[in-house]
Formats: sequence, structure tokens, C-alpha cells
Amino acid sequence: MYQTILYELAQGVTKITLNRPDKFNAFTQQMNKEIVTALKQADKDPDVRCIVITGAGKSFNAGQDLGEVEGVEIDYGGFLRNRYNPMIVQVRETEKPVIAAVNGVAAGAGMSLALACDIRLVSEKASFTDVFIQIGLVPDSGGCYFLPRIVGIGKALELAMTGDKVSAEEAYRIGLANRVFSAQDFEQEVMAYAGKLAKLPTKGIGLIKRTMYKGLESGLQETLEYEAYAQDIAGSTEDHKEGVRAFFEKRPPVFQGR
Ligand code: T3D
Repeated sequence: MYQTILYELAQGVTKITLNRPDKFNAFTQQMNKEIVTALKQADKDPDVRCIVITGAGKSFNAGQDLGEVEGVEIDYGGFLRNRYNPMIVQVRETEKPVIAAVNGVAAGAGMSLALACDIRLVSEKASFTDVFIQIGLVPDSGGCYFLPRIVGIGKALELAMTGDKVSAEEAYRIGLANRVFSAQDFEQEVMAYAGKLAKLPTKGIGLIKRTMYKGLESGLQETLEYEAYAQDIAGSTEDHKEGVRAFFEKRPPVFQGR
């Protein structure tokens, strides 16, 4: 069904692999579209309780495929509105945790995609580069939104203005990476981490995602009210009941994700 990505589901975790390794998994129009479709598919499927986005081969993603745009007159605004913005919005609207498993370099819009994900797990061989400026462009695909929120405005401006490469170690130090794993164990560690998330109350995690991102945009009163609204929903889930029951029965809870 997919031509530029791989879609695999096992034990509650969907792995979406960007699969153009000879081009460092650079985005084509087809790939932008397929990522949106795959995220919607995973969001709708009750068997999916965590989503991992990773890259095939040596890199995570090198941004726009420059071969596709070289020498072509481009309506840059339209390009982003039609291709990249829907992809980024879909990552955020997906009511399941989305992990970027950054196996190698994440450049340009590839870095922005990783930033849009909820959690970034990084191989020791990974790096990030906000490479846009090196071709005279502005960070897009949410880069100007996510980066200052994750690392602070001073560091964000530095990374965007220079396009300098950030190593995995530095990414962890500045809060860009949640965890760094050895390259050898990377896939196994990522799947173990994702597997743990997939066993937690999925509905509750979706509500945390929605409420916390909304909190970033709102004042205290509005956030308090939204928390109350979200808690009404979380409080009526089977997983909430199971959590309380398990506490009193002194056993580990078994969450079903609903
Ligand atoms: O129209 C618009 O552009 C608007 C949309 C913007 C969204 C964006 O993402 S703009 C940013 C576009 N991306 C870039 O400018 C990144 C270009 N690539 C690089 O700077 C470097 O390749 C990397 C830093 C990503 C990796 O460097 P390195 O030294 O590890 O690898 P390499 O040798 O440069 O690349 C390896 C191969 O991947 C190479 O192919 P070859 O020569 O072995 O056949 C290279 O051409 C290919 N590749 C890497 N990036 C792209 C690419 N091919 C097409 N498009 C790419 N973006």
C-alpha cells in the first residue's frame, strides 16, 4: 500500500519507517502524503497504542528532496501549506504518543518532524541540523514553533541562524533528546520504550498530550478549566477504574487503553 514508508504493527506499537535510504529518506510529495495517511491509520486503529517514526539506513530524514525542487519554479508558501503543514498537524492531532526514533541525521524539515513528535529517542550516531539557512531558507514545518519551546529562544536562534550540527550528546544536554541509546542497541531500546508506553492508559496519554499542548498556548484559568474537562473524560475510562482497583488489590494494573 505504501511506496515511500514501511508500516508495521506489533504488540501495540506501530513503526513508521521513512524508507528512501539512498536519499537519506528525504521527503517527496508522496512521502508527505503517506506519513499523513499512516498516522491517521494508526490513530484510528484501537490496537495501536504507541507510534514510532524512524528512518531506514544511516539517516532519520534529510528534509525536502532537493532533487525534486532543483531548477523548478516553486510556490514555497503553497508547497508548505499543501505538503508539510498537514503532516505536522497530524502528528500533533494524533491522540496517541508519537516517538521520533532518530537513528541518524535529522536535517531541515526532517528535524522539524522530530521536534513535532512527543518524545525523541536518539541513537549515539544521530545529529540534528536546522540546515534551512544553508540554502537561504527559514526553518519551516513548525521549526520556528517547536525549537524555542523545547530548547529556549537563545539556543533556538543560534541553531536556526547557523545551521550548526548538534550531536546526540549535545541534543540530550539541551533537552532536544529525551534519551540517547547506543547505536548497537538502538532499535531494541526504542521498541522496549515504546512497548512500555503502549501498556499505559492510552486514552489518558492522549488526553495528557492534548491538555499539555493546549496549556502551552493558554493562561492558567483556561488550563485549569481544560484539565477539569479532560479529567471528566479520563475519570470515566476503564483504565482509571482498573488503576484504582489494582492499587487496592496490591497488584500491577493491566490497562486496556480505553
Ligand atoms: O522547496 C523547498 O525546499 C521548501 C521546503 C523546505 C523543507 C526543507 O526541508 S529545506 C532543507 C532541505 N534539506 C537540505 O538542505 C539538506 C541537504 N543535505 C545535507 O545537508 C546533508 O546531506 C546532510 C547534513 C543531511 C547529511 O550530510 P552527510 O555528509 O552525512 O551525507 P551526504 O553525503 O551529504 O548525503 C548522503 C546522500 O544523501 C547523498 O547522495 P549520494 O551523493 O550518496 O548519491 C546526498 O545527495 C543525499 N541527500 C542528502 N540530503 C538530501 C539528499 N538527496 C536529496 N535531497 C536531500 N535533502
